Amino acid sequence: MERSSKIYVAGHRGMVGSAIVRRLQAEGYNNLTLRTSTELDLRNQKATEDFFDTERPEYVFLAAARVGGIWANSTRPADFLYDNLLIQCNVIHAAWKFGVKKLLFLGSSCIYPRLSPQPIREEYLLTGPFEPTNEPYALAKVAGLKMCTAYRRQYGCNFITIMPTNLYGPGDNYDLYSSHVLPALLRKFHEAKIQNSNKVIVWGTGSVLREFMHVDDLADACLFLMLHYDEELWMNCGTGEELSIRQLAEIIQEITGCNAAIEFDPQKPDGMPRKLLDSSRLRGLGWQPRIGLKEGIRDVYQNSFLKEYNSALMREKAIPMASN
Ligand code: GFB
Repeated sequence: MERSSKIYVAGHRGMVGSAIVRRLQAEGYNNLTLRTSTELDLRNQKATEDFFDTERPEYVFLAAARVGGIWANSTRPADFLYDNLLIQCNVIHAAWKFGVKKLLFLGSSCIYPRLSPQPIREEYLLTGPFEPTNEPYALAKVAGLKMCTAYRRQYGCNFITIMPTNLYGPGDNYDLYSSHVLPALLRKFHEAKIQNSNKVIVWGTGSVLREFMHVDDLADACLFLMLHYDEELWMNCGTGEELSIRQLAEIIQEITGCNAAIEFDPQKPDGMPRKLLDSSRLRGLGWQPRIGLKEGIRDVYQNSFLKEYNSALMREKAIPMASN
């Protein structure tokens, strides 16, 4: 990929896509072609193919997806399956049809079996049942990964896949019913602080383990793989460090400076008991993350939280939460 190459970042308004755009621009890749979902609905095959026909991107980062935390995944299974299957089918097929030189597909660590051995190696894919709370999303992401390998085998396309761990960072979603745990807890502790509440409710038992990566590290890994990796086998991308949801809550309690007590709600789902990626293949290629968890959360709380939290509040005023 040259600095002058024409690059399409699908999903550039999302947390991952916007981080990829920032990273590309910082490196001098300025020939980007970008469309919002209103300008181009990637679920529409004709619109997607017309876009590829007109724009002829040479490289594609496929970061467009319907994403969400455990609650959104559990309550909107049809949307997660339908939207993600259509988006990735249309983009991957058009990338083949219009001669894209290389495509990077963004997967997710939830594609691995619920009770996978840990840390999770790439080859554990499809060795056991999915975690039920995110089965539709996982199925869609596995289908996307398999499309990349199928187009590679049948048509010789250089389509690769990265499997990121749980992410956070600028551009995150602070809506309590669709967000992931980290932004949800930032919001809950922030609100408890300004409202002087004496407790914060954390879903589940708090004992499940997760690994979190700053999205700027992921964007760096995406560019690294676009430049240096051409193999079929998908690539795990994580930090190698895990912590319990209770420990995460304690870190966020400290960073937000909130004195409220932590109370768990075991009626809410826990999801996968553990989800730690084995990222040694990516490390072996010479890539590693740079942003520590506390440093990353502090940075988000100081620099991007308020603006994005306020946008979430505005959206909630416009569309009451009950409609989620
Ligand atoms: O981040 P999260 O929604 O997604 O939840 P998953 C992680 C854990 O945090 C679960 C707990 O055990 C939640 O019960 N948790 C505690 C909370 N308090 C909260 C809260 O206020 N909000 C949320 N959202 N969680 C998702 C998958 O799984 O991970 C997706 O559903 C995707 O498919 C994504 O793969 C990365 O890690 O459980």
